[in-house]
Amino acid sequence: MDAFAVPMSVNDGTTPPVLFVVGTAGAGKSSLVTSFQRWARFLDIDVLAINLDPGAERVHYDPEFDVRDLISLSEVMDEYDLGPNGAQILAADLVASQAEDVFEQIEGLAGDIMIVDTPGQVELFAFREASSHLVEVLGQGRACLIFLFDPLLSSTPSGFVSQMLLSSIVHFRLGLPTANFLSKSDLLEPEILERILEWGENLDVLEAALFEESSKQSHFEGGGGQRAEFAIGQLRMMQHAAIQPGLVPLSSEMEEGQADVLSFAQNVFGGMSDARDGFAGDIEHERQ
Ligand SMILES: Nc1nc2c(ncn2[C@@H]2O[C@H](COP(=O)(O)OP(=O)(O)OP(=O)(O)O)[C@@H](O)[C@H]2O)c(=O)[nH]1
Ligand SMILES: [Mg+2]
Repeated sequence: MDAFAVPMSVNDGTTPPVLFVVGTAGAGKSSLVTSFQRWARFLDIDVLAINLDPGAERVHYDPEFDVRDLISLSEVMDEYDLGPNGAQILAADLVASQAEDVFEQIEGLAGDIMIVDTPGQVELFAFREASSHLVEVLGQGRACLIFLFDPLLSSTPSGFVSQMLLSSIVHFRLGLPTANFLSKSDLLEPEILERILEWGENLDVLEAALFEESSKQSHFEGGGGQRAEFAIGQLRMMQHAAIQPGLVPLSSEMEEGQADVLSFAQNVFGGMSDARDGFAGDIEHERQ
């Protein structure tokens, strides 16, 4: 347990480093916040959980701040005569416009790391005009993104590539260090999991799979080859610019990958330098 005595050396008494958890609807964001907080508690790491999703029905973690205390989706619907989708969009803007108030409430909270649950649809967090401001105010220059890949969408080459591109767009949009995690990996058969992880590591293998898939899609002109070429071209450029950071399996259900989430944060913000290698293994050892 010694290795965890000073979990985040960057904690200098101001706001701790912030992990924003993002991903498509239902990707497992709220579950990661819950499992990360539970896992960290076991290691004596103080994780401050923040809920920024006004549409969350219920959360299973202990939030230090819950945006639902500030904004109620049903009240937004009533007040502005909006349906659920319009209300989500307006609520996201309202949250962002109150970034300073939110920060005031979390400023000075003592903890090692902060993890933020974001709204269901990633675009509500990443693509609203005001959200960069929110990230800036809450992140205080010490923030990063945990991007969750949906496991079923990741099972096909085109679905996988789409999420790679989406992750890189969110990374580009918010300008924060980003790590990709394959969420709910316990739901995938071992050989499928292995194949997806290989796509994350080896663009040539992914390219071959994408071309094979495309060649079967006769409804695309030219069998979809052009489309595959375009996507691979994008990924190669990303790789070239070193903004395709690979993919790490994660399961909130089986409590796997949480150590990698922490390692990523420590790599970005300082703390234990050797981070990933053998780190999860150490923890497994500690748990025996
Ligand atoms: N098997 C399995 N199921 C999971 C895991 N993580 C989440 N789930 C399930 O996936 C569903 C969605 O999980 P959430 O954590 O609510 O996902 P979310 O991204 O917060 O969803 P929204 O906020 O509604 O977009 C729930 O039924 C979870 O129980 C996991 O690691 N393994
Ligand atoms: Mg959620």
